[in-house]
Amino acid sequence: MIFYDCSTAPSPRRARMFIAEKGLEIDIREVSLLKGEQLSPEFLAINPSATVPVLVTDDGTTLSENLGIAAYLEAAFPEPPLMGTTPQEKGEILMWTAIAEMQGGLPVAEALRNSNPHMKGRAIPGPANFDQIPELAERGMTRIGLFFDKMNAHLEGRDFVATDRFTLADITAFVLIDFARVVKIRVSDTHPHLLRWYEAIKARPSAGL
Ligand SMILES: N[C@@H](CCC(=O)N[C@@H](CS)C(=O)NCC(=O)O)C(=O)O
Repeated sequence: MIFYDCSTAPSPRRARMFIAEKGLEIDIREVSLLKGEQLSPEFLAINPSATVPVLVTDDGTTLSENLGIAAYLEAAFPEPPLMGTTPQEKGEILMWTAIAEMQGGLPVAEALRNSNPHMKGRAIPGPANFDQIPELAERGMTRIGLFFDKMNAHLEGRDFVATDRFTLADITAFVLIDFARVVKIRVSDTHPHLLRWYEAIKARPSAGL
């Protein structure tokens, strides 16, 4: 298998953590988003959506989305389970993964991509160029605050985001919350339950990769 990664970006970090938690060693090709390598003809031939992560499996299947990559690896390498084993667990884990993506990751992306001068004309990833909309950056900042509040309330008395063990939902929420640092928002003791969970996930070896 080949894993197309970018060490500075949050989406590939999610897949990287998932791979590490599974104990897998997969050949890595670094794609520099800073240099615009995702827009090169060579990379577009692999993923026309011009995004990382991408996993090319041993049978030649190309998977370009975190959820697709996670579902494939979970089915091919079931231990340890990261996406649940019972119907209830599977539903709950994907529910919280979607909440983290839509209510956490999207606001951070909107806040960053609509305000950073280096991302002028690149407000949305992909092969097409989009102008920045400053109001979206502002809205994103407000929504990040709401997401932190929501997760703090949810994590009171819990060790993990979904079910009673570490799962894809923890990976997704952790990586996207950690990435809020790019818009100068960090978890602090104003959100004590979130902070306890965040520190525990951060201590896992997979979070340091
Ligand atoms: N929904 C995709 C998102 C992939 C994505 O947006 N990746 C970003 C890096 S975090 C990217 O490749 N950006 C390219 C760009 O900014 O041009 C997933 O979860 O895998």
